[in-house]
Amino acid sequence: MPHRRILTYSMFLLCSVLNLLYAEEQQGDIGYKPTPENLETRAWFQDARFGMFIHWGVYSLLGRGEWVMHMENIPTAEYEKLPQKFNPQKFDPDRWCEIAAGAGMRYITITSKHHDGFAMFHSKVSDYDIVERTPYGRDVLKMLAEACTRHGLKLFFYHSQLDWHHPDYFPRGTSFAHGRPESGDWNKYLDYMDAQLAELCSNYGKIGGIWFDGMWEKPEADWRLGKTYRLIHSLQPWAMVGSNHHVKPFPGEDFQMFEKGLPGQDPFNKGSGISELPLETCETINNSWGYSEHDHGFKSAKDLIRLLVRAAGNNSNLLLNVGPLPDGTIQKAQQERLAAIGAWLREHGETIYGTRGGPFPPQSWGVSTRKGDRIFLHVLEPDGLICLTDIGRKVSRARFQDGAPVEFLATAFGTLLKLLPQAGDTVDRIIEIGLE
Ligand code: H79
Repeated sequence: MPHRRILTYSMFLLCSVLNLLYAEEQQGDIGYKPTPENLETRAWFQDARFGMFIHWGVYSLLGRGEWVMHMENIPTAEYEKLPQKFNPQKFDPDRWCEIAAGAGMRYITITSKHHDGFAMFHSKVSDYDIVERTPYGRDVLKMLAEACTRHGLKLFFYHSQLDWHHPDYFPRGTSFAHGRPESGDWNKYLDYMDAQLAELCSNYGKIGGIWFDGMWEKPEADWRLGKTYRLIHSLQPWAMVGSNHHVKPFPGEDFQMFEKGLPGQDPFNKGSGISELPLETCETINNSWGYSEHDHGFKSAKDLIRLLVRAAGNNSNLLLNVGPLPDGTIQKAQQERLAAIGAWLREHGETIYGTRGGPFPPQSWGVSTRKGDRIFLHVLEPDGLICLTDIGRKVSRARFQDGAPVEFLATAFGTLLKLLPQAGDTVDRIIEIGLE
């Protein structure tokens, strides 16, 4: 080989290695292998199927959602006065857990820090937190973590990578720029974020995982994901990392989430595809995440149950949001809907918990779920006749949950099932079938 070619080839190799190292920092931990405990949590997570999302922060005081700082261009100095008014005297973490467990939820994901940058926990690397800046002065995440243990719920932290408050969050992304400094040390910001994540992974017992949001506003930036994800996985090997970046999961992530839409049908989708990782769909009960005083557009319990069913049929969890009031209580209209979902799950939970989506892909009439050999059809759009696509195995029996048989007929295209006419409005007509 002539010298020049050897040189070119070595340069190519060197560049590839450097590129790989860079990609690792940029895109997560390339060599990531989940630990056995992590895989166990993933299976637990998929079996759990239903969790409570909680958006609660000093923005809740204004009652206009968690984006209020950006939407109303509130200067930092003004926004910084909010914590002085945050005093949730009615906050009762056991009550929150009762509401979640009563709804049939198995875990809680709460905002440790939203885009406004305010920490809802006691942080030693900043004083912009609930303990040091509010008259309440207590670490609500710690109180909630202890209550979750008492109620058998796992706790996840939503943590915003995007930060409208930290002076080193620079160059800024596409959101809130009003009165912000025109310089800053990006790596210092990331060090600060990692330090807070280390606190969240050290001071709250065993957590379920970290739910990241916000890197979508600076997709080209070096977020040092590899370093951050390794930090979390080393402090809590069982904890799951996920990020709401709307693209394909990066190495080091353990689940994939979809905002306001079933997997692949979310409005933010930038060709994320649906990965092999556990899936989670998050949705609001009205149209807001953080408390919104004038948003009365609450979805019906029936629609919310159907969303949970469709999520399960799409092999996904549902993370359903509440936006507690600044006094620490959960809105009555939200509680009522959660109680109705819980009542439905107490009756039909065996067709949701511990299941996986399929074996029939979602169809116009509804979805299917399976648990071992048991297969449940969830007929959401009743139709005189439904057709199961051919999956290569014949249907051997079919009956409603009350035992009433369902007539079926194998055809060249799939199996037809004849539904009994049923009066009134049904949330979900469940048929259990057996396959040969
Ligand atoms: O935490 C919740 C949202 O705050 C966050 N992700 C979920 C889980 C989120 N970040 N960005 N988005 C959602 C989409 C952005 C929507 C916006 Fe708007 C449109 C921001 C400003 C205009 C929605 C409508 C928020 C304020 C008005």
